[in-house]
Amino acid sequence: MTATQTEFHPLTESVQPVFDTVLARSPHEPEFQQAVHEVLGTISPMLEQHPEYVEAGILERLVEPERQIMFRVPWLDDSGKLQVNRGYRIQFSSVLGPYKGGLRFHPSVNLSIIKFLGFEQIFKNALTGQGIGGAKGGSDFDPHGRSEAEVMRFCQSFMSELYRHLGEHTDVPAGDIGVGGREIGYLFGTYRKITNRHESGMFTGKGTGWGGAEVRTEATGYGAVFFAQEMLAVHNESLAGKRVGISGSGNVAIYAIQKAAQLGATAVTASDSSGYIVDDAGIDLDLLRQLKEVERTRIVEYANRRASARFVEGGSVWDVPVDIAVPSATQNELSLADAEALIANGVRAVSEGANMPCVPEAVAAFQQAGVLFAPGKAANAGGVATSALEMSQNASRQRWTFADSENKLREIMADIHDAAFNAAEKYGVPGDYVAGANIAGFQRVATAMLAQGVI
Ligand code: NDP
Ligand code: 2IT
Repeated sequence: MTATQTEFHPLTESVQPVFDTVLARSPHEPEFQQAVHEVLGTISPMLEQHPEYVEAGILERLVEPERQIMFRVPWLDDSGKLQVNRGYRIQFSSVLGPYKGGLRFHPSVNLSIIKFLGFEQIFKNALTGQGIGGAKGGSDFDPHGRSEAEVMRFCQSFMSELYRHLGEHTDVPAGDIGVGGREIGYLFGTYRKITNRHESGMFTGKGTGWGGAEVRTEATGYGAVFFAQEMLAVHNESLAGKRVGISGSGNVAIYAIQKAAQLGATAVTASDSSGYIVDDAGIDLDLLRQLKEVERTRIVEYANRRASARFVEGGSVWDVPVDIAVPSATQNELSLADAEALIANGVRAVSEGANMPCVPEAVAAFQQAGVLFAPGKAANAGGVATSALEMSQNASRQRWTFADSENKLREIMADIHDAAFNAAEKYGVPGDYVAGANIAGFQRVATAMLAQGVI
């Protein structure tokens, strides 16, 4: 736990024991502790007015997943050598609907990371208002450098265990880091074969030709930019003419870049784990997509193929002066020093496309400097919200148009913004979207838990 978290979000007497239990039960899970601390530290003004939540042990129950699944994933690589990875699915809460949340394939995946993501997902999904519970899963498998055949065999092995825990009314996964359309195809295909059911609603992010919803691919990045637009609108400002800094070059980053450009801003950066590129002429989205979605190559190639761009190996993408920042790579990627650099360069708003990309000290620095700051569980909720729209379309055998789906996404993001904004106002922390999102999400979950009894 960091000093800054304790300083800015001191835990009250009523929640300290809950956190102590988390520390005792999960001593080696720093990301999970970080996510829990943020929620416990920001909802106190509301808990003071709602002692019934504390008395009913809502917090004690919420920090303990309903079910945790860990499993062996054996597969043969192209040379015939046996590889073993670890698979996870943490089913955190089904009080509002079937478990829902992505699968992450990345070598850094461990229990702490999947639990932090699953915990965040409960409140994020509640904020969407779409009737979905919270879960997360994945594996420490690294798809980078693996052949198509290896990725397919891995996905088949992964799903040959996970399938028994899934279902349209039980648990509905989607993508996350390292899990995109390709992997979802292999995972869905395996589920269909084993269960002998073409159960469209058991996975979201499917191809649009076989049950996938329009706009699901674009939804997270678009939603994060819509959220920035909503925050700016409160102050009669807009995205037009703004420079936007984006980290990552995957699903979220690419469509954040696209939407920023469509709204009259200029996205000037993108990155991957090797470094970042700056393109003052504005990111050429066709080139970036070709490199990342088709060739699956490194970001340096962008600078090699575009005269207006330069590549910086290592270093921090947040050194580049921008008006709006949309961190869209991974957790804890934006440090206090990065926040200070952005603030010194006059950043106006930060909208987290990734989950928990800003360290707590960075969040505190933004808030103290008066920078509009949107936490991931609100700002990136457009992805899972559109997943829920995909589930609705699957259940009713409908297909909505791109325009209708995007309008619905825009409405949902505005509703999430307003829910967070209004909760912050109501509980005496105006403008604090972190507290507002946590309070609004928590209240929806807690109300349902009270109604459904001790279970
Ligand atoms: P992708 O796998 O499509 O892209 C991830 C990008 O982030 C890549 O450019 C990757 O670079 C970079 N990255 C990942 N890990 C690291 C790391 N440890 N250090 C530096 N760069 C890293 O994933 P998504 O775009 O789907 O996800 C990005 C973020 O958004 C994650 O935090 C995810 O949880 C969150 N998110 C995603 C949603 C979705 O719908 N996909 C919904 C809501 C949130 P490299 O290839 O070099 O690893
Ligand atoms: O973090 C997330 O919200 C996601 N990866 C998307 C989850 C989903 O079920 O669409």
